[in-house]
Amino acid sequence: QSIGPVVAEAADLVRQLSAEGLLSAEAAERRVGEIARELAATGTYRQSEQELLAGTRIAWRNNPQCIGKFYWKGLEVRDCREIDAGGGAESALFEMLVEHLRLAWNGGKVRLLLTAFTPAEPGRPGPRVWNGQLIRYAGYRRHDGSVLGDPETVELTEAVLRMGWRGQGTEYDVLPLVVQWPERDPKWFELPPDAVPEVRISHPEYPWFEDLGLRWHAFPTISNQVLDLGGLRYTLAPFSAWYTCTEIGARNLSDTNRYDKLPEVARGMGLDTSRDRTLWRDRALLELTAAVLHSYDQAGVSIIDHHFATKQFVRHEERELKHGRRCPADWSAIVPATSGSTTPVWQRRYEPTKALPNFSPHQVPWA
Ligand code: NRG
Repeated sequence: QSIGPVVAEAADLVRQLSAEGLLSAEAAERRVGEIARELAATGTYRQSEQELLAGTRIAWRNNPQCIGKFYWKGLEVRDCREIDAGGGAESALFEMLVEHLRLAWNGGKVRLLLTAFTPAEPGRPGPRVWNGQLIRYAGYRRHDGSVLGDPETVELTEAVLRMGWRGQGTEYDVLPLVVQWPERDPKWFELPPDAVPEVRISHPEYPWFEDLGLRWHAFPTISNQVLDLGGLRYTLAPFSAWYTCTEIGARNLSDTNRYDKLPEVARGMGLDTSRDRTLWRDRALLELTAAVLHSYDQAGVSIIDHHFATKQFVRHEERELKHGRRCPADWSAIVPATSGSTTPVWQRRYEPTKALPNFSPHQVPWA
């Protein structure tokens, strides 16, 4: 495999950091030469702390899917590149992932945090986890085709069951982490309960709401995205931030192919569910989203509402424009799942340009 493209991408990254004022033009050219020599000698190169940190922040800024990019400069990067494939490498990775969850949780004041593990060497796969997020609930397919738990994770759940894991059989069983070092068998590890903060959902006005038994994990930790940075592929680079309330209320708990809870909420509200035209889904969706926001607030867990999130996004766009940069965005990912037309992003138009560095989805490991 030729190192040419890696040298070119590394040079692009270093020159971009220089263009953004992080190092002088001379220092950038010196560094490009150094990287080219290291690549020629070893087939890979080690990024400096600054390349990793500033580059990862730019990758976030470049990602078209994220509404929270206003905060891109606040991202912290934890450097776990030293963990190597020696004996016990899987448990070493697992321990660092658990620590990531504890650090990101931060007692409820959720941190913007990414942990970077050893990147793939050019031509050789890197470490990864099979889970789409570090904390996610199992989905058990029943004989009649229905699912207990989260339908999103049915395939992963079946894979871990084949590996010998057994869950409690509830709607909210936290899946184990499946850690895989390249060219080795995957290993699963059960997360310690104190690393899995959750919020029980109640409603500010409906006392019956908490009897529905709804809950969600406190924050997301995305683990199925590759960080493409300066010609290196960080195949394990999980990141956390806070939720927008609509992700939980207007998607995870309400989508008909996820937890599908709107019929239960509507019944509690005494709505007529016999016809779509009564707008029972819309009314239930709104109260469920309000309940999510209320519950996270009550529990002291960071969460953002979609009005504030979209306003911040527009401020981010304007700030980017001042720096002479466009703001790559995917309209359908930026407009919230409910009340889209009440937010300022509705009227705007976006280009989902894919610039490097960036994040891109992993292939599913069991396919
Ligand atoms: N909708 C998914 C999470 C996607 C990313 N959302 C974030 N990212 N908020 C869900 O679990 O509902 N983040 O890094 O905070």
